[in-house]
Amino acid sequence: MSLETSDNNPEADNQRVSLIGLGNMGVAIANCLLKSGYILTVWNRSISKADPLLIHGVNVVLSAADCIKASPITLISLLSFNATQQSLAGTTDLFGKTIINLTNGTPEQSRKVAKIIRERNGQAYIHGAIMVPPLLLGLPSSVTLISGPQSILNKQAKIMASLGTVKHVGEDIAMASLLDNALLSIMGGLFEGWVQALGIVGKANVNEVDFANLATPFVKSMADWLPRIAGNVREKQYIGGSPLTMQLEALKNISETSRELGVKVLLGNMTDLIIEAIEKGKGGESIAGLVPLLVEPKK
Ligand code: FVH
Repeated sequence: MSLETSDNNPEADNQRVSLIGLGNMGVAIANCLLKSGYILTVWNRSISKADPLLIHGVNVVLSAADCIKASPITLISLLSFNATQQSLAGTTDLFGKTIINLTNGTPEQSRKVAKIIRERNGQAYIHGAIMVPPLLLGLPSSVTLISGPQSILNKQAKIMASLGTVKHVGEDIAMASLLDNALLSIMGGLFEGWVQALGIVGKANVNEVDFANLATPFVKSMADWLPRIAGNVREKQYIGGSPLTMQLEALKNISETSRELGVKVLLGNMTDLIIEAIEKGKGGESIAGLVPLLVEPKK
């Protein structure tokens, strides 16, 4: 059976999807596509990762270029921009192909991938950011942010729906990456705090799982504050709420508690920023007052 896209059977073509990358997320994507009935062609650098999919009738090819040739649409899920660049290096003509890149990267990297695709006559590129771990992919609660032309997304809406809920976040190809990194910075901060907290309670012989039951509602109530802080930033309303002078004392106490227990301290950058704010006379401001300090030019 030829894996080339056929010109005379558009209905069969609509069922063909290619996938580059079979890491944890790639395999989850493959399973969602198979569940939705698509005819799948895959390529992965380590070919053995395709073995568990063979039983489902998946076509396995030996290069990324062959993978893209096999279907009108290709999804990419690789470790990095570099891996994406290397995989696309062997492709020559992308005319008539739609590429949906779901690889995490920076906004500038999204633009570079768009350029690579344009240089190969590709006209249909959208970039996506999957916002859930592989195990949760395909559920209605699984959100993927997509940026790039809405018209291209509209044509691929059915395929994307097999991954869960899709949110179009703008025509600018880089917007999904920008929002992805902003959201992941929340995760980074949360996990930094969570690792610190587990270090503190673990060293004091508190059961970590019991502590999680205490922590979860606390984190949820903190999440309710996010729109309020965002509103204050938007309105440049920095006075009101807990002042930075108080928050500095609380942060110092977290550090001191850790030191008393012999636990490493992770929260240094935030402490330094609050000290900078207080030195600049912003001690009476709330947490919202820190945001302008991140973007102010250094004097
Ligand atoms: N897993 C997660 O929790 C997150 C959820 C949110 C979205 N991310 C992003 O998804 C992309 C893929 O992540 P992944 O979980 O599949 O990652 P790995 O399991 O580490 O698989 C990496 C794949 O990339 C291939 N690869 C790496 N380097 C190269 C290269 N130079 N050339 C070609 N392919 C490369 C690797 O191939 P192999 O090691 O099996 O041969 C895997 O297919 C990612 O952007 C996340 O940020 C996941």
